Parts: sequence; C-alpha cells; structure tokens
Amino acid sequence: MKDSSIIEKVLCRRVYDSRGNPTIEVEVITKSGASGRAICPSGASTGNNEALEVRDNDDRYNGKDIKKGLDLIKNKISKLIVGTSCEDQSKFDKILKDFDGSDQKKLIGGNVSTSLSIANYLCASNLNNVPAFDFHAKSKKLKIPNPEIQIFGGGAHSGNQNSFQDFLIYPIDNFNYEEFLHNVYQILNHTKATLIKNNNFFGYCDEGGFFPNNINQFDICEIINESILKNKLTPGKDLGISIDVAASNLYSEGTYNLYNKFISKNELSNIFGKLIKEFNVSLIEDPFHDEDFESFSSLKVKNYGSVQIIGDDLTCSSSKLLNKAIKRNCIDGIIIKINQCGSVSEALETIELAKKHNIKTILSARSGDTEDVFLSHFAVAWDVDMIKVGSFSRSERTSKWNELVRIEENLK
Ligand code: 2PG
Ligand code: MG
Repeated sequence: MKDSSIIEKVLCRRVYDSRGNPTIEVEVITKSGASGRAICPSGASTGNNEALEVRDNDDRYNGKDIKKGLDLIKNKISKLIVGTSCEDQSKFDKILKDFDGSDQKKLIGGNVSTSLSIANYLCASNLNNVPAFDFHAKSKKLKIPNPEIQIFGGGAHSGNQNSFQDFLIYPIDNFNYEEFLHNVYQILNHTKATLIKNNNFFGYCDEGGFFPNNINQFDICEIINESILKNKLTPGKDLGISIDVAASNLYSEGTYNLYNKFISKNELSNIFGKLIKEFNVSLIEDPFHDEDFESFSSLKVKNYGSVQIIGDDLTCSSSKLLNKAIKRNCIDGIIIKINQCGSVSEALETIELAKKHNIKTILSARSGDTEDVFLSHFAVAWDVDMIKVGSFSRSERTSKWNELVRIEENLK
C-alpha cells in the first residue's frame, strides 16, 4: 500500500438536494493531501428493495434531517476507514457493508454509504491524477453514452399525480452529442409553445420536465412526436420515446390507479401496446409494480414490435435481483443508481453482470439530485450504454450534461 494513499481524514456535512432536502456530503482526504468529495442524491419513487436512507425522523426538516448519518460517520465509520488505502475500493466498501450487516443498509443507510463510497473512489482518482471518466476505465475506446432526456415529468415527481413518471427522448442510433442537445432544445421549446398555445403550460416537475395537466400518456407522446417532426426528424427512426411508468407508485391491491381510474395489469399492458405501435415508444421502464416479475416477463415475450423493457424499482441496482430478472427473462435493460445498492463496488458488480448477459446498462441520477457531476464521469469510465439524468433544464441536471460536454473534448 502506497503511503500517500492512506486515508487520514473523513469530513462530512449537511448540504441540500434539488428539492431542498438535507443530504450528506463527504470528503475523504489522504495523508498526501489528495481528496475526493461526493454528495448523495435521493429518490422519490423508491423501490421496495433499495438501500434505505438514514433520516432523523424528528421535528427538523419534516423528519428528513440527516444528523444521525453525520454522527455515524464522525463517531464510528471514520475510525474504521482512517488508516486504510483509498485505492482499495472493494475493501473500503466491504468495511461499510460488514459494519452495516443488513441487505438494505438498514443500520448505516444507503445515503451514508453512497456518499462515503463515491468520495473514496474520487479520492483515488485524484491521487492518481487520472480524471474520473478515465479512472479504471472499462473500455479502451471511451465514449459518451446514449443520453435519454426528459420532456415531461409526472407521477411521484408531480405531487403524486397518478400518471406515468417520465417521458424522455433518446437518439436511436449513432449520434452526435452536441447535435442531440440542440435537438432536445428545439423539441423542448416547441413543446412549451404548444402547451402555452393550448393554455396548458403549468410549470415543471421535480426533474425539470413539463407538468402534465389534464393530458394523458397518449396526448403527451403525440405532443412529443409532433415536436420531433417539427424539428425535421423522424420519431422512431432518429429519436425514440422512452417512458418510465414507475408503476409501483400507481399500484395498490391488484389494480393500477391511472388518472384516478382503476385498471388491471392487462388494461395497462394494452396501453403499452398502443404506445409502442402508434406513438413510437421504444423503451419502457418499470411497466408493472416491483414485485411482479411475471408481468415484466410476459410483456417482454409479447414484445409488440421492438420495445425494450427496463428494470429500475424491479431490480434496485442489485446483482441478486438482476440475477432473478435474468432467470425469468424479465428485462432488456437495467437502471443503475449507486444509492439504490449503496456503494460503487456493488453498482459495478451489477453492471458487470448485466453486460455479461447483454442487458443494456443505464446509469441514472435521482429525482432529488445535486450539482455533483460524478455520474457523468462514471457513465463514461464504466462504459454504460445510456445515461439518464432528467430534463434539459435545472442546474442539477444541466451540470451533468455540461460535464459530458467537457469530457467529450478529452475523448477526441
Ligand atoms: C426513476 C428516478 C429518476 P427517483 O424512477 O427512474 O427519474 O426517480 O429518483 O424518484 O426514483
Ligand atoms: Mg425509474
């Protein structure tokens, strides 16, 4: 172990996410003065099996304060970490995992372990003077992953409206990043003009996409398709529409509440069929609630054309759940959120398993995110297929798109 890599100090503090909720920032500092800093993001539509957040549940910040987490880091965890090498990420993450001892980071919280784990990873990359996008890179030919960008929000990101959660666009094939961003800009602005013309512009959801007021999934996709066409591109050929149903939020006791109408999983499945056949939807994330592996699998088998089924709440970035989904032939792709599993090592394990089985990997931000840009770096270094960070507005989103602009300059 290099002496310079030995961790000397761990600092932590309360900072705030894009919803103004308190969250944890950690700094890991080595003897030689190298450091790494990371802020943990936070989800609103969380999967049942994801790592739990440690929150104070007292009268500050509506119970959402994270002082307990900060105390844990200061009084217990830093003692276990100081003196180890920041270059041994698996050992670092194992210390956290063993200290916690549960499946869902019940004791230390996914928010504590994620901020520590990422800060350590960035510390090692800084120590080695290698930018994070190139640190332990998984491919010799680094590239910008295929971006999916949100146009409309909904669901838990719109005050728990009973609608689908995300409507996004992505380039179907080879793409030029700058050109794609320009197209997104045009499409967003055309969409906004349409909403204003129809007296239906009601602001934005948590991730910066338009708020869907009295328009259903078909209306929304129609507006997006029109905006794509207006921009002289062909929906389904140049740009695809991807949706995140986040169906667990709509589900209760055997039915799905879509715009206050209670429908069965078969009726929901028929809606997907129509969206795929008539509205150019080609990626569907979490079409059913997160315990219903069977319906994921039958939708995948039915296929309705060439749609790809993506697991998010279903798989919670866990290699165990991914294995289950692979065995049952449930998904074509998986969302990876580091704080769903709680560490870099666990996220990487899931990504590797997905790649081995030809499952598309999509690295994703959370709806409560921050100015931090590690995600853009990891998406390139870990050679994932796609990146999803929300809309093309709000700085916690554009910070990541902008960082990819900077990274791209270094890939040429
Ligand atoms: C999702 C994410 C991001 P949240 O479900 O994919 O859109 O939302 O962070 O609220 O889980
Ligand atoms: Mg999702």
